[in-house]
Amino acid sequence: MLGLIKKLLRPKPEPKKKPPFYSIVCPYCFQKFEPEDVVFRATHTDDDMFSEVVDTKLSNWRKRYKMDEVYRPVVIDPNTIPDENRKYSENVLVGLVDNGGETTYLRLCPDCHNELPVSAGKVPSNIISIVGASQVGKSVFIASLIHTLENTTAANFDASCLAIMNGARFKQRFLEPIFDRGTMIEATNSVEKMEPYMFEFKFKDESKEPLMLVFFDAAGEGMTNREYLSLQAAHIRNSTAILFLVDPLQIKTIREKIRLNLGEDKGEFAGRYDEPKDVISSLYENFIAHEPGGKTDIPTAVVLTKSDMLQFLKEDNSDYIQSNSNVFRTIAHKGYLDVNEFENINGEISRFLAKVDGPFKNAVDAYFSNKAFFAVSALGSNPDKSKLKSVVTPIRVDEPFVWLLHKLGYIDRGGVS
Ligand SMILES: Nc1nc2c(ncn2[C@@H]2O[C@H](COP(=O)(O)OP(=O)(O)OP(=O)(O)O)[C@@H](O)[C@H]2O)c(=O)[nH]1
Ligand SMILES: [Mg+2]
Ligand SMILES: [Zn+2]
Repeated sequence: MLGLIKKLLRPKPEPKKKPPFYSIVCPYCFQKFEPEDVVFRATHTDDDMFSEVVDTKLSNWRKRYKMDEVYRPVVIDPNTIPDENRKYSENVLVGLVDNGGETTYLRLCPDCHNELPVSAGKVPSNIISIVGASQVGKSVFIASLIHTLENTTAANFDASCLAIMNGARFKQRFLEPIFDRGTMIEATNSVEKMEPYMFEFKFKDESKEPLMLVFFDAAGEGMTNREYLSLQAAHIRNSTAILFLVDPLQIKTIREKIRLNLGEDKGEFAGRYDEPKDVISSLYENFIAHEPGGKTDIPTAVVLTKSDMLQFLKEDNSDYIQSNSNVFRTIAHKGYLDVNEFENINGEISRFLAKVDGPFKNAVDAYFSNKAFFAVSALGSNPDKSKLKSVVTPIRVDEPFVWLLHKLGYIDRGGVS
């Protein structure tokens, strides 16, 4: 009753006023700039002025990922083009007619010369960084999350979720192996080019802004490597939200217990691993220490992965996980963040982590000021020799995302709290 009164009295948040355009964060090099600062790629190479040349900025960016120097059509600075030849859409410079009379809509980042997605500048760029030690389940989680966003979450929020860049590659690399063939994804390589995967999450209600989501699949083997992380630090610092993944099998105190309870049917069980706290130490060195107050206020969902494995810890009256735990229950948030469900899982996982890995929980509390705790199973069961024994049945995978949407002001909260 009191909850209901509180809810009625709670002031409705003011609807956000739409600015004329948005700053762009480059999804490749993570520099932040204004839509007016972009440059363009010529669409033709038919005379001296438009011949193919070495693109130094793009080549420098590629060098970070050990890729070759490249030749490309010339880059055009819009400042060299008369006003009447510049093309705008929704207050954003999107194209130009070059001095050879050809039109180009190939907008590039001024710093790395990679091509920007069409909606950049028109909708907010929301870079979601996914961090976590090697083999915690980052790649599988991204695959399962996108699959769920496209197939259920979008409908639950009267929206659509569409790949806007590298969509075909995403499907081939992430969705098909797991959802069509029931196999796992190879460990992500730290020298491989980081391909951002971009999606537009668009509400049918036109007064609500769409979100451009950029997901990064970093290599876990680099998470505790200084050189790799200093490269990633910029993207983490410029991200709108962080998904910090933690694998229960990498927590010392419960790892052995789960392994024993698994019995004969061991399935996958990673040998080498980094403890969750090691990842915070490297994040601290490379990014958090430079934030005001030595803390970050970027909304961070701390997500316990592979929650299906927690069944091997559950016992009635267990100190760890009870058989009626929220962790095993699939739930869907529809239209708003269900506060009851959210508070239950947040409380349970927060207490669980404090019990099984106090030092990690303390570090999270000390360095992340805007956070909540979740548990997901991207697959629903433990694969055996990299093969799934049954169909994928994700558990609560979109919940951290729904919470982030709420934190970023896109959706309301509801239910009695
Ligand atoms: N039981 C269970 N195992 C999972 C789940 N998700 C992933 N795994 C296991 O964890 C392994 C690693 O998953 P990945 O997604 O490749 O891990 P990653 O964090 O991307 O690893 P790196 O690329 O090396 O950093 C998979 O091969 C699966 O065996 C899950 O939901 N449940
Ligand atoms: Mg990976
Ligand atoms: Zn860039």
